[in-house]
Amino acid sequence: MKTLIKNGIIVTTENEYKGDILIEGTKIEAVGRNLRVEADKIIEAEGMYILPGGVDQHAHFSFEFMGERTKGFETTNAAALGGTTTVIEFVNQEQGKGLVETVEAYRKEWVDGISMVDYSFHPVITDPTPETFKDIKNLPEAGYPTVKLFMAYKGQFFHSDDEAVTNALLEAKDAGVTVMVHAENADLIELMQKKAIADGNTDPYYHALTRPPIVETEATERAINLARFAGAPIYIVHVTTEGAVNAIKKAKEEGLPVYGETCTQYLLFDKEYLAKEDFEGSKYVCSPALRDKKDQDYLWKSLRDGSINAVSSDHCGFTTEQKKMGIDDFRKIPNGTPGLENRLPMLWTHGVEAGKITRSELVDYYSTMPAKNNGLDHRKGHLAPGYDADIVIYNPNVKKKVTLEDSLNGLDYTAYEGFDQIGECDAVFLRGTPVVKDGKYIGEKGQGAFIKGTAFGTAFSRRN
Ligand code: DUC
Ligand code: ZN
Ligand code: ZN
Ligand code: ZN
Repeated sequence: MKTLIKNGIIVTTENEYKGDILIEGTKIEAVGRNLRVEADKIIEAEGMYILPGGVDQHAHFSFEFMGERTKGFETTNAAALGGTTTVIEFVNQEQGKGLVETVEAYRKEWVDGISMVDYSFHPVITDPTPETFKDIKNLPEAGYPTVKLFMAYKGQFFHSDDEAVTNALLEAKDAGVTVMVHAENADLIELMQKKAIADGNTDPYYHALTRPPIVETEATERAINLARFAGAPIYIVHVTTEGAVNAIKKAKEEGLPVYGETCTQYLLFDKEYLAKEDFEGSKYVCSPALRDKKDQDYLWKSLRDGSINAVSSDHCGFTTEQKKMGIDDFRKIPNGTPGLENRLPMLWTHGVEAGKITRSELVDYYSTMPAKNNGLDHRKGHLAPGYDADIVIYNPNVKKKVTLEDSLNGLDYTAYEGFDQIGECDAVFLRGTPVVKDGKYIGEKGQGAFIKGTAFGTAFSRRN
């Protein structure tokens, strides 16, 4: 079965041009201007933009956190509707079990046969034993070429100290495994949280006040120094502060293989959202915390100068009811904000249409770089012959507001409610199969497939 998408504006990381794409089965067979080919089906895409399917390297589905579990892979149709065809999930190691073993068990229970988009995984170290560190070298063969550690969350089972981070870095570098860290100073946070509670300050706003920028900046600088000590590449997830961006920039200038992502919510929301009435602020409790307008501006700029290499969603779907766990104590609000389905349209509207990034930069940050970072770029992130036919036909003419009614996130709210949206995914193909048509999800549960990542992702590129 051959499908020809005709006359769309094809956007790559380099340029854009009017052209055609021929899909044969699950792959892209040809891309070019005025393709003279036979096809079983022709889709006219005049006036539409053609983008590679999004790769979201940072999402949490069926994720157990602070005693609560987020909405699971049965809600990944929201990803498809928002133009993301591959998601990468974090899986907390089970105590006493291996990294590969934990991920395989998680896959069977929560993902295989359920996910509506393609998927891969980042194992999270929670049990810092010599066996666990030795297991890192087994990750690439199993298709998981990254490993994550949480420097934040003191007292939680998934918290890691500097010794664990350093051991992971030392083990990972020869195996081509990218170490990712959530960089916040756990002790400083605890100190400030205790003080806030002792003073009777229990509202969601105190989540942000007890996790000020210095907490992230310090831990980012420290993580980079641990990587320097270990002689290993490092990837910092959800970078939100000027200081953390500058630490990455400075490391890059020194020639160190240091990389980082930011997330949609840090580009669009500020910490005043946490002050919303009737506990609405709890929906914006995520970590790191939301910052100020000036930090948002700095993050947009850092996308322009290349100091940040990807924009993820850190999608984390807790319901209003689950958020209420922390009604009397902000420390008990499960951390996380949903937004996977909004990533592309919000970057388009508030990035491209606002003149803050180009369409080519958008493609790079939402698809091409995340694919490379995670060793998926042999199949994902490019509109080129031989690649998976994960394709978005974006209609730039739609103007609307984000509403819960249009959302597939499975929750009782959307964090982006009322935001202006320009354009929408008119059609999305997952490995050649249409999963969105005329702006509506038409796919099926279980259509997603596991994609094996390969070792030596982007973070290793400056190594030799
Ligand atoms: N931060 C969040 O907001 N949610 C999940 C985990 C994390 O680190
Ligand atoms: Zn995190
Ligand atoms: Zn996260
Ligand atoms: Zn249509």
